[in-house]
Amino acid sequence: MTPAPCQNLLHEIPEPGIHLITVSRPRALNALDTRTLEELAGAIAAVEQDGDARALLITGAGEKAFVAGADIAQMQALTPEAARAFSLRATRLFLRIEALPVPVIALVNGYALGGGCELALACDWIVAADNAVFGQPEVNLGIPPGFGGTQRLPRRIAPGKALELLFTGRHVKADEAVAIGLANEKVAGTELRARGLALAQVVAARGPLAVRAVKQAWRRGQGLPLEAACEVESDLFALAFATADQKEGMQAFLDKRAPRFTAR
Ligand code: DAK
Repeated sequence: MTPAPCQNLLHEIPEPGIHLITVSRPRALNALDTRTLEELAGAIAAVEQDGDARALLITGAGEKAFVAGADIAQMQALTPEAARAFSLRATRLFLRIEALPVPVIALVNGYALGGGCELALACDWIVAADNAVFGQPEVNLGIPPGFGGTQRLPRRIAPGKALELLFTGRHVKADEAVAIGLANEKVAGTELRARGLALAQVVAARGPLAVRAVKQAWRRGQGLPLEAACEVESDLFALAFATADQKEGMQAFLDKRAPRFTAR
């Protein structure tokens, strides 16, 4: 597939099965306005429809920002009704990102504030460049987070730490982000894209149906009692034994060779 051209977004497939979306609105530090959200929704739809997708990387253009938040200039004049519509639009989009069947990795270069931090939190894991700065500074603007921050941050890191960050709006640099479990790792900014591609390649080389099953098990099990969640896992485990990939993966192990998965 060939991604559609966009004004505020670059959607590439740098390697088979690996999607890379770059939010690119340099004059506003990649802040999310309505148009950018629409373009992001279009790119996510393309990933949803790509049965050969193996992983998605999301990053920001330039060195200064991943995404500096929702567009404050655009938000300023919103009525309560329009604010709710704006918030719901992004919230639904972020839920779709979270629900993508393949692993989604945020490559955070520079500022990931407000809606930018929330976009990263909608991804399965976060790789931080050494200049990454996370935060939910909405309280400085007189509003609470509106793109899922009050829900996802306390589910990703310790709730007390999340609430501290949500109440104070303070910035969190890369080292602290790793220390509190917000980011998985810190890499040099110059290495960020290469590191993201390397991680995506690792995931892409694993059994594609198994990787999707891991994500499905995690998502479907969330909120269920442990016993019911483990049953979800057992069902997906059982389904794997109806696939050619399971046969190939186990045969390859016994033959002491690399598996050749076919996603069947
Ligand atoms: N929106 C619009 N423009 C932004 C922006 C943003 N979020 N962030 C930066 N810019 C623009 C600046 O206005 C400036 O534009 P010019 O003056 O050059 O025209 C340009 O990008 C460069 O920014 P700075 O000059 O400020 O650069 P600095 O290096 O000095 O500072 C900074 C970088 C990232 C620390 C600073 O720009 C900053 O604090 N930006 C705002 C960060 C922020 O507060 N982000 C959270 C946004 S609020 C809801 C829906 C959604 C949300 C909440 C509720 N409902 C509808 C319920 C979500 C809210 C947010 O995300």
